[in-house]
Amino acid sequence: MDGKIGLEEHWAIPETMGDSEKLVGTSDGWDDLRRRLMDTQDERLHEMDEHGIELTILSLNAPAIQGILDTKEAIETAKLANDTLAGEVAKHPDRFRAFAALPMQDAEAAANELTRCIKDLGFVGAMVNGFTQRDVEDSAIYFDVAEYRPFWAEVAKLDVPFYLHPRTQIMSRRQPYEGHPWLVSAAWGFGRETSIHALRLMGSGLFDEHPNLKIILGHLGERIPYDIWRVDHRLRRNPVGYACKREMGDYFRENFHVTTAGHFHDPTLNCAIAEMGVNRIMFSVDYPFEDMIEAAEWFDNCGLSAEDRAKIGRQNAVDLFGLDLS
Ligand code: GRE
Ligand code: ZN
Repeated sequence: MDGKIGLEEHWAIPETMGDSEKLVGTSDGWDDLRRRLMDTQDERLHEMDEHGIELTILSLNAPAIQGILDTKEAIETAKLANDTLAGEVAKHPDRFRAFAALPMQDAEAAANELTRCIKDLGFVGAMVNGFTQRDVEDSAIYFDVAEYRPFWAEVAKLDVPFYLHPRTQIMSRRQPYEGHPWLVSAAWGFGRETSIHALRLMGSGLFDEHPNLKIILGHLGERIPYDIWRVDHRLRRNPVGYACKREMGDYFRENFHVTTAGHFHDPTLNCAIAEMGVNRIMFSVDYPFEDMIEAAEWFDNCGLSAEDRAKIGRQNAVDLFGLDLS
């Protein structure tokens, strides 16, 4: 399919590059990955052309800003990344859009930076890499807590999507993974950490206060589509311990969108469609951690009708971000 849009597509600046090296390890592939993360204009565009991807919404690598302990440094690095990204997008405005990186260490600074990125730089939303650390290594602040309510009010006012991207659990809180390093990262831990964060947002009542908030999850919903029926099934029996007014599935179906980033498998895609509807699913690769060829070949040939493929591959993103691609 030509004209696809991808929206979990990462790049990096030298200041944040080391985070990806830590995440993927220094195996044979690192030199390739580093080159692809740094590049926006050459190899990336060539691959997009090869695999029918017209437009990519670029986002900073992980955890990047969310892993910086010093708030001032986080604010400055986010600004540097966003300004640099704006320059890259401007070189090919027909092929790129941008997500803002945000210094969530300071809710007010994050809201201000998002506003600047949307209003002054023409960005289309934010991508944040899970909980933020602050001040001390052993910290993990989730965005359902009270200090972020003014931030969410600004996101709601700007009416732009917020992509909640995974990060790994911090070292001092990895007790459940002990002795099993393979569980920590993208294979399992990414989904575990991100699904809990998303469920916290639902249970906190955030979406009662701001019903127009739009949260995007990658990896076909970080396993939530598969389990959301059971969440509500159990909570109907024992409806205690949360602050929201409606069922979790209501928020999931009304406030969330998911992408195929890094998850190229028909049964999981069909589960997400069955739980959320075809209009809430969008194609993505998760470049350069995943290969465009694998994502595109799967998507172009998977068992979707032509109409649904056009929606997931392109139109749903055009609608969600209000993209003008003329
Ligand atoms: C990602 O950002 O999605 C990612 C990493 C590292 C490994 C795999 C992966 O940052 O999907
Ligand atoms: Zn990713």
